[in-house]
Amino acid sequence: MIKTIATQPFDGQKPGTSGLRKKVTVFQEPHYLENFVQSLFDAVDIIPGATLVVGGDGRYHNRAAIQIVLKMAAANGFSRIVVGRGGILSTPAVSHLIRSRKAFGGIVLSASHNPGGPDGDFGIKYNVGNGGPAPEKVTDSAFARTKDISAYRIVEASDIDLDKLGESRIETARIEIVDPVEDYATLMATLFDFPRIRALFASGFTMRFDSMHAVTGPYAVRILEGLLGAPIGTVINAQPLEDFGGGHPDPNLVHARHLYDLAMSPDGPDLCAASDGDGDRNLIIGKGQFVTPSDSLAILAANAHLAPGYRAGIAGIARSMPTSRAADRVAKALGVNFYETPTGWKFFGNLLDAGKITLCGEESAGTGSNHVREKDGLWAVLLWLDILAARKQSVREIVQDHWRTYGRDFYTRHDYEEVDAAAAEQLMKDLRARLAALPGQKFGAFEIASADDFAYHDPVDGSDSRNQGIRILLQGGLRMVYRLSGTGTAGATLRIYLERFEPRPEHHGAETQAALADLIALSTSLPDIPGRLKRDAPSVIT
Ligand code: VG1
Ligand code: CO
Repeated sequence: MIKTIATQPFDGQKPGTSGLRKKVTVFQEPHYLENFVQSLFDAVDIIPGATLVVGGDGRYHNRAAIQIVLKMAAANGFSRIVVGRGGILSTPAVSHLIRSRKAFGGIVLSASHNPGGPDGDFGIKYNVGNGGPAPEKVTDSAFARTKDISAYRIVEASDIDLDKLGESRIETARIEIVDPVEDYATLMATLFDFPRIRALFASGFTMRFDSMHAVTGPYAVRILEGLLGAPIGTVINAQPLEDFGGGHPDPNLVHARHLYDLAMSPDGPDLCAASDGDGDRNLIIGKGQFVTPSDSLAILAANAHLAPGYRAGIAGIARSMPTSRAADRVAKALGVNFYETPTGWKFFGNLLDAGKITLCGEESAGTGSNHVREKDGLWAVLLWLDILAARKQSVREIVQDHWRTYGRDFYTRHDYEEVDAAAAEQLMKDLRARLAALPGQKFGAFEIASADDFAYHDPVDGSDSRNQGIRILLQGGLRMVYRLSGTGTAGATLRIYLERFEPRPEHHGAETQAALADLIALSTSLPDIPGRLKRDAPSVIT
């Protein structure tokens, strides 16, 4: 029976860079999730016969939330709901299922790289029919709805058994529980030369893939150890756990430090890799060679034609604004389109749909292509493997060769996490007020060439997005970018992105933080970080 339940609006249900993220305890408040889901459904015109894809990263509260979403989707006019077994679907797998099933949309229950467990974070994001994150016009109208919502619709029914493959019903809606990996694995086999990668593993190539007890475990085991014949044990922490085994499923140099240390050790594997909570990020470290995500995008773009799925070449490359400019030079050399977008995958969707780009990426360990409309962690790892198999060179050789050809961008991101939100807002405001006066000003050896607040005009739908981060360019190819995170759940997080282009090969061997030391010092003194944020050092350096 469909019931209409009276409710009242909650404050702060504004989707950020990637959906709505809050503490689990907030999502557990009565009506909290329901209000947001109803607002999403109200923001889109659900057509008769519509299919919805639903899955999550397995974190605490995933199963309970999925039951609510199923009952609400059935009450709001969806005819078919496709759910991953156990409530498990990676973000890229949801994107693929939406596309292959010609679904109306999809819901991913995940707070991605944020920690999980009863005291951790939970999240929900909505994807539209192209498989990609809802564009701003959808999230804006859902947010508007959260402010005046007075009722939601839900079916009163018993819970669906999420662990049993096959079909059942809620009212007239068909619920289909599917294997979370199968369709995705089939897609990967069309893009990459699986026999060639299998031969690579058979020849003794060694790898460690850390699923961080998050969603990619089943995918990595099936594809790497199953289809590609990597030795059992190649994938570690493969069991998705509600609290990620107490870890923090963010594959960066802090939370995946053990992988870095392993890759740098004399008998480390040829390739170390990891993904995040919902499987859309990737970490790539070759033996003795860390690959920054920005370099990874550039290198994958320069070599993509070696993989069967990209043999015809790429139409273009897009990167988020704070991502280093390494990919720009590859686009130029290839003579293909190039776009610079605001942070967040939703901005790549139109470019991919319009065929203007084939590859895209972000400095935050996100890389992807037109095969889905999300970033895709395992895809990036497989493309690296295919390139390694084709070129018969090590990660280190490929990276250094790339730098020799294109130059190197020394790149780092310094995060000040959970700082006082008002102080961070004020810092950005004051910096913004100084932008017009900065060009021409000298700070020690540096001179500011230009400064602005990044705005993006979408060339496909004509929409404009402003205030997307402060860019300060210095003479000599250096850059500092400041922006506030849109994914945190406590206080504010200030991200400072720093880079310096170095064309001279004899200087490519420097250590990144040392190579950027002067720029780092300027980036903290210019807006007076220690005085305003009361922090002497960043909480995370990547
Ligand atoms: C961060 C990253 C951004 C990424 C977003 C979602 O956003 O910087 O590049 O798209 O997370 O990724 P922010 O606003 O905190 O800087 V995920 O893997 O958390 O969905
Ligand atoms: Co993620």
